[in-house]
Amino acid sequence: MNFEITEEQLMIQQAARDYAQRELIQDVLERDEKGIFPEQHIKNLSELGFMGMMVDPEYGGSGMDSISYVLAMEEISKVDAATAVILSINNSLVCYGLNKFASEEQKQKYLVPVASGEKIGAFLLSEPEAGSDASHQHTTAEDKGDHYLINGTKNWISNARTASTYLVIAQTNPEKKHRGINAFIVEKDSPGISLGPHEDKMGMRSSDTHSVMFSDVKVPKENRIGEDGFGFKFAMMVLEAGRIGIASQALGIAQGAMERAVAYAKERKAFGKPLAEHQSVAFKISDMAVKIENARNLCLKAAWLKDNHKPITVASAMAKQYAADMAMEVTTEAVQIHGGYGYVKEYHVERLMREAKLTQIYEGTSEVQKIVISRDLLKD
Ligand code: COS
Repeated sequence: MNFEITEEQLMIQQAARDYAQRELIQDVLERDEKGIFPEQHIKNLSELGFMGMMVDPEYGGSGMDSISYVLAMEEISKVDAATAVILSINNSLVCYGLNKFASEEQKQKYLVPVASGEKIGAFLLSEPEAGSDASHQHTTAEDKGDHYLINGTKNWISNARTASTYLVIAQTNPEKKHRGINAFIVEKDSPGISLGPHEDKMGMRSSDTHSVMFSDVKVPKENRIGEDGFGFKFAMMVLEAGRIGIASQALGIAQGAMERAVAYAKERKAFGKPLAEHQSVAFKISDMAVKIENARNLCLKAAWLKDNHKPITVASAMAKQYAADMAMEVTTEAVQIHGGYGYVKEYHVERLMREAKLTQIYEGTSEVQKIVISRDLLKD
């Protein structure tokens, strides 16, 4: 077993770290407070190749592996997980879905601009009544011969306003249940698409999240991904890859919180000595480090499996569930170590705690990951 990171992977990690520590940190508090989308940062990160990391250069991507993706996501999320989420949706849902399952024509038309960062993508699965229960899609895609007509509402859509390319999951044949679901590439400026208000979220506040309404939206037949009825499997396979991105994000949030807690514990004195010299604090930091390392190993293992074309369903669910729950625990302890200072924005750890919470919820809650893991263990 080789745990060594290659030179190339280290360079990618360093590039992400440099950008995050020099640039993202500058305005992260303001963007979080006001919910400002990091437009210029996304342009800069595109130029660094971070919007289509795992896509071949012939389709506009950077041709990196999933290990590099985990390393980069950790570095960016340490500083600004809201920017990381924009990258994560684009990379591991939209680019991955198109790269793996779209036709050559679809790739040329839609993958190239999204992987190069010229355009942004969004993944539209969740609905008011179908989030974790993904097969109960109420959004319909009626087959009209040469096109489909999409009607319905999607909820909690990250990148909804800024994306140009939507991947939309909708039901074509309700009697066939999940086998009647399709996935479509939909241009966001198609007539009949409208957005709900910007969601005023607890954390990840600078990523743009909206509901998206479809009213008789005409989508050409050639924009369906795969065979008729492939949409549910498509969504499941895309989500399981996506979970590596969210797991790495949770990992970065926790690592960022621990680094801040360590710095604070060395500097702040109580009862005549630095907090770090109090065993109650030192043990908390030790516990954080062990949990973070476990999460990192789960993330890298899932990425390695993906890079080696092995099944990732369970590994990515384990990484996502463990890393998200761990991030919530670690950030809560980081706030605790900071005491009252942890509860104010200036020290960042309350923001990291708010961000951690979302990693337990989106792209499948921690409970959904447990369903995925336990079903695999309990199946006949
Ligand atoms: N890869 C490929 N195919 C998969 C799959 C996967 N990871 N998971 C399920 N499928 C297939 C099954 O093989 C089955 O195919 P057949 O009909 O050919 O046998 C089909 O999909 C239905 O599978 P299943 O009956 O297990 O589906 P369920 O609806 O019971 O799935 C869970 C339950 C909870 C696992 C699923 O709905 C899920 O992952 N939900 C979470 C979705 C999510 O993350 N939502 C958040 C959205 S944020 S973008």
